[in-house]
Amino acid sequence: MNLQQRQEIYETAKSWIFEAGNEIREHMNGPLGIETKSNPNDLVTVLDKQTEKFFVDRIHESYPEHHIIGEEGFGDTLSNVDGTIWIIDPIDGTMNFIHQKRTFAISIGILHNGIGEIGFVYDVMGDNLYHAKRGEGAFKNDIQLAPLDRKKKLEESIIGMNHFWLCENRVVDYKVTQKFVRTVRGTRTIGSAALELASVAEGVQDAYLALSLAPWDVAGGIILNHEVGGVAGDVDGNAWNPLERASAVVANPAIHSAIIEFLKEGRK
Ligand code: 2AM
Ligand code: CA
Repeated sequence: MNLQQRQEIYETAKSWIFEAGNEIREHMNGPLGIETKSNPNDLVTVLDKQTEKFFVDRIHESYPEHHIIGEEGFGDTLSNVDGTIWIIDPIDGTMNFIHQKRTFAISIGILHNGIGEIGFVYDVMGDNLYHAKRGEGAFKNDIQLAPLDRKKKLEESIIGMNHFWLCENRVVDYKVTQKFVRTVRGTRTIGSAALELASVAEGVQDAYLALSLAPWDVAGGIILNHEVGGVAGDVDGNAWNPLERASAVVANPAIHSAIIEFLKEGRK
């Protein structure tokens, strides 16, 4: 992918995101056709499915040689990261979408041969687009995001994490995560992994921790973070793998290894 091709894909993807956002806002007060997936709290609506299909149809039309990984199953099953891959979550934060009608996002990461080239996180109700191209910085709308503060200390950090970290879980002993919560300055739960990662890139929170996420939850947000120095991987410090579900630690570079070290004590 040369710079001209990348710019063209970026502009096209951006226009599709705004179009999809308009559709979601227009239809979100109609019947949502809510269904459950892996468990009673794992929700999907017709708008999740229609929005993913909208992107998949357009990508097939415009870029038939590109591959797609999408949450709702309209994409491909991939065994390697060769070529150009769009990783799409049509609505990230579906529970927020259904119950709160806000704080959800369209998340898209575009990789070429395994390298994140273009990242988008679109806060649909706030009408804020976070976007990045590799090597060209990350932006919130027209404002470039500043590099993350390299002097940040864990004790002065705000951490995004959900409350399952404080219950019995398969990743880290909850007594250690309780100690972690008391060590940091504060914790927050937004309820959309994509918006959590955009908040890390923006520097309004200093890390986001998740027990288990799929590639589409994080692809767009990880590419944003890369442009401001944010570090992304799993709870053991392994680099992000775009083909696998895993735990996630995405953080300001000054505190990333301190978080991994802290949680190691309780790692299962
Ligand atoms: P979703 O809304 O696209 O499903 C909520 O804490 C965050 O975790 C959201 O980004 C949500 O994405 C994601 N999430 C919820 N259930 C999940 C699951 N079973 N697997 C992976 N991610 C999930
Ligand atoms: Ca989703």
